[in-house]
Amino acid sequence: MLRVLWLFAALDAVLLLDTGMLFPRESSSRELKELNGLWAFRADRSPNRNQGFESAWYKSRLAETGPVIDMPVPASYNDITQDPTLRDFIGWVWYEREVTVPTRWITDDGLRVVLRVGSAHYYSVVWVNGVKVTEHEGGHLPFEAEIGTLLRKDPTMPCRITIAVNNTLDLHTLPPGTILYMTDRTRYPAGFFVQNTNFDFFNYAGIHRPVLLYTTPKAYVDDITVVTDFLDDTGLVRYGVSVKGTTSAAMKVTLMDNGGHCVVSSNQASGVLKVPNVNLWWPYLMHENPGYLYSLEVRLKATDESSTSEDVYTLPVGIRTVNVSSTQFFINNKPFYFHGVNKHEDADIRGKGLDWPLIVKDFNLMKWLGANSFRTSHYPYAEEILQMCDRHGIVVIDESPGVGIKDIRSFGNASLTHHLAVMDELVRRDKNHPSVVMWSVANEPAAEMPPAENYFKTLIKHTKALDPTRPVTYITDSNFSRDKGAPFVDVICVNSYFSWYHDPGHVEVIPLQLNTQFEDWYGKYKKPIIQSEYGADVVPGLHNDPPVMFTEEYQKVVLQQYHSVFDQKRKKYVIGELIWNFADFMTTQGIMRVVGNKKGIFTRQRQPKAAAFILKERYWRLANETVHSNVVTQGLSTVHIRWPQTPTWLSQV
Ligand code: GCB
Repeated sequence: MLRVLWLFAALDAVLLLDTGMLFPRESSSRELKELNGLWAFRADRSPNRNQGFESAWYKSRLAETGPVIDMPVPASYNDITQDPTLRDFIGWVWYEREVTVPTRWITDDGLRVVLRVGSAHYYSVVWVNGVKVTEHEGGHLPFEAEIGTLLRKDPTMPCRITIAVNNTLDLHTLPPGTILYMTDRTRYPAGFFVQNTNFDFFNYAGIHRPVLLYTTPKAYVDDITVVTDFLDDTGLVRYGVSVKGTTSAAMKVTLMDNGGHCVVSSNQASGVLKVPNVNLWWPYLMHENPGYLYSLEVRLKATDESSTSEDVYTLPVGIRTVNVSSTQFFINNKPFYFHGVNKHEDADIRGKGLDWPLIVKDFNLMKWLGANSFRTSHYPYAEEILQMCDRHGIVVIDESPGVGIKDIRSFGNASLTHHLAVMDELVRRDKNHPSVVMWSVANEPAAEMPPAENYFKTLIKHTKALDPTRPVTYITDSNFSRDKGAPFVDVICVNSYFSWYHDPGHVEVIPLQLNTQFEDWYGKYKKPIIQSEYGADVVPGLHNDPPVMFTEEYQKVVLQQYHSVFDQKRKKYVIGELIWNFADFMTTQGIMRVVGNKKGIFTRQRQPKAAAFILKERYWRLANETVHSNVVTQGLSTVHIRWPQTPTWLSQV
C-alpha cells in the first residue's frame, strides 16, 4: 500500500507540467510526414545580422530575397560547404522548405496538423506562409506548433515553412557565452567580433533533428506519464493520461507485453496497472533479456453532437526502479555499477545532425566495449537515441545544456529562470524513458562562487519536485571543500584529469591523487561517487614507450592507473566510471586542441585506439563480476540463479 501511495505522489509531481511533448508516432489515428532532406538556406551576413527580419524574408520565397544554397536537414550547417565564414558564422541563418500537405489534412477540420522540430540550435523562429507560428529558445529540445487552422484559412496556398535559427550565446543562454567586439582598428577590421564560450566542443548550429508534420484528431492524447515499481513478481505501472480538445471522452488503456498480448487494461485516465509475472526492465549485461519493454496503448474516444473521433497513442514502458543509498546505486533493488562512456553528438560533415548509421554504429561499439551506460555530456541527446537505450538496456545519465557556467553573471535570476524552464522541458520530454536513471543539471559550473549555493539548491529542488523518482546531480571539477552545490545532489559526480592538466607526464601520481579525491569527497558528503570523466588525448597512431603524452601508450597507462584505484573504491562507495570520451570530437580552434579533442578511445571515424581494448577487457570483467556478486551476495531473483557459471549471454561477442 505504501508503495502505491508513493507511486501516486511521484506521478502527481511529474504531472505538474501541463502540456505534453509526446514523441510523434504513427497510429491508426495519427499520420506523419517527415520533412528531412534539402532545404533552401541563407545566412544573414548583414552587419547587424538583422536584414532578414527588417526585409521580412519570411514573407516570400527565400530564393526571392537573395542567393540561397542547398542545406541538408537534419545537419549542422557549419561543415557542409568549403566556406570558412559559414563554418564560423555567428547570427541568424534562414531555412525554408515548401511542402505539399495531403488535401485530406486540410479539408478535414476535425484534424490538428502539427509542425514539430526535433531541435535547432540555438534560438528559432518559425513561420508558415509568412505567419509566425512559434519561437523557441534552446538548442537541444523539441518544439512544435499547430498549423492546421492556418493552412485552412487559404487552402490554395502551398505550405511554406521558414525557420530562422540564431546560434549566438550570451550570459543568460544555456550554455552561456559572450560576444566580444574588437574595436582596435589597428588590429581588427570594422565589425570584427568573436563568440567566446567556456565549453570544449564546437558550437555546431542549424536544424539538428528531424522536422515533421503529424496529425491528431481535435480531441487528442496530449501527454502520458508513467511511474513504475514492483512488489515480488507483480509490476506496478502508475499512469496518468492528459487529454486536450474535449471534456467528455471515453478512454481505454491497455498494457501489452512485447508479444503484443494484453496484460492488463483499464478505462480510467489514471490509475495503477498491476502486471503479474512482471518482466522487469534490466540494463545491458545485468540480465539475459535486457531492455524489456511493454507497450501502453491509449485509446481515446470523443463524441460531439455530430461525430465521433478516436485517438490512439502507444508508449513503450519499461518497469524498473531506481534508488540510491549513501554508498550504492540500485536498479530493481540490485547494486548497479556504471561502466560506461561520455559521448557527444558529433561527427564529420553532419556535425550534430541526427544520423542513423552513426547512432547504430555507436550502439554496436558500446555493446562491443561492454559499456552498460553513458552520460549525455553536455546537453540532451536526440529522443531517437534514448529510445535505442530503452530497447538495448543502456543506462543514461541525462544532462541539461548547463555547461560552462563560469561567469558570476550567469548565476543571476534571468539565468536561473531559464535553467528551471529547460529542466521542465527536459523532464517533460524524457520522464518516461526507463533508460534514464538520473538527471544531471550542469557540467563543471563555477560551483565555488557564492551564488552557486542558492542557484543549485533551487535548481536541484525544482528538478526533484518535477521528478521525485530519479536522483539528481551535477558534474563537478571543483575542489570538494569549496563546492557550494554538492550538499544538494544525490550522487557526487567528479571529473579529474590527473597527469594531464595537472602534473602532465606524471602518471605515477594518479593513484595517490585519485585516492585523495575519493576520500575527500566521500569523507565530507557520505554520498556515492561516480568518476564522471577521466582520460588523456591521443593523436591516433602516435607511439612511444616509455609512454609520453599524446601517444596511444600514454592513454593506456592513464586508464590503468585510474582503474587500480576504482577497483579499491568500488567495493566501498564508488558506483561508476565513465571514460572521457567515447570518440574524438570537434572543438573550437585553440592551442590546446589538435583538430578537436582527442581523448576518444575511438577516433572520430569510430576506429579503436589501443586504450579501447584495455577498456573492453575491463568492462566485460566488471560485467561478469557484477552478475556473480548479485548471485552470490544478494541471493537474487531467479533470473540470475540459473547461471552459477558465467552466463553464456555474458560471454564476449
Ligand atoms: C572536462 C569537460 C569536457 C572536456 C574535458 C577535456 O572536464 O567536462 O567538456 O572536453 O574536460 O578534455 O578537457
